[in-house]
Amino acid sequence: MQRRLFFALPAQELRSELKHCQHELLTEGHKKPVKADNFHLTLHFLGMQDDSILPALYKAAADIECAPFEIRLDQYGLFHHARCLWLGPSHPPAALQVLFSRLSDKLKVLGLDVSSNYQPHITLFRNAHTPAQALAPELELAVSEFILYESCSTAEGVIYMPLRRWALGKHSVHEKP
Ligand code: 3AM
Repeated sequence: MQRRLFFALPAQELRSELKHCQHELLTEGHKKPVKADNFHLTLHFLGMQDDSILPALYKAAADIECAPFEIRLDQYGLFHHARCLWLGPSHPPAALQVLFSRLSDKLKVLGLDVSSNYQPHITLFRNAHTPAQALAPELELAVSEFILYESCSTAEGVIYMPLRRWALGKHSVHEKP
């Protein structure tokens, strides 16, 4: 079976703050807010992959060593091409780049295409055409784990299912929730 996969950092701990940002931006005419259940900060998008790759992905992720860290989210941005309006860090912490690069190295060994051009962001709106006018908040995202998600299309829209999560600073692996 083929699955659409991506590695990301969960952002549910900032759920109410991010919803507040969306509420403020709605007044600027942005119309398609991302569902709060889907808030995340992508590390690597893998696209459609066969199930058979999952054990290798689990092994690769479990081998990654990285201490927990924080990300200060303090700027809004717009990807014109993808039409997504996002909140992200103006100064991404070195630890985020380290986690991104270590995962990237492991994925390359598995023969996967990974992006080297990394702009960390949490998407707040889809189908966005104009930048945010409002001043961005300053939010701290505490990063203590990363997750392999499956992106599933449903009648209610896309949902992101965590397949497996890995705690930072430990080698513990938690099974599928
Ligand atoms: O929309 P965001 O960026 O918040 O990062 C993309 C998305 O989260 C990425 O995977 C996440 C879940 O869909 N993504 C989706 N399609 C992509 C593509 N074609 C993609 N990244 C690169 N290329």
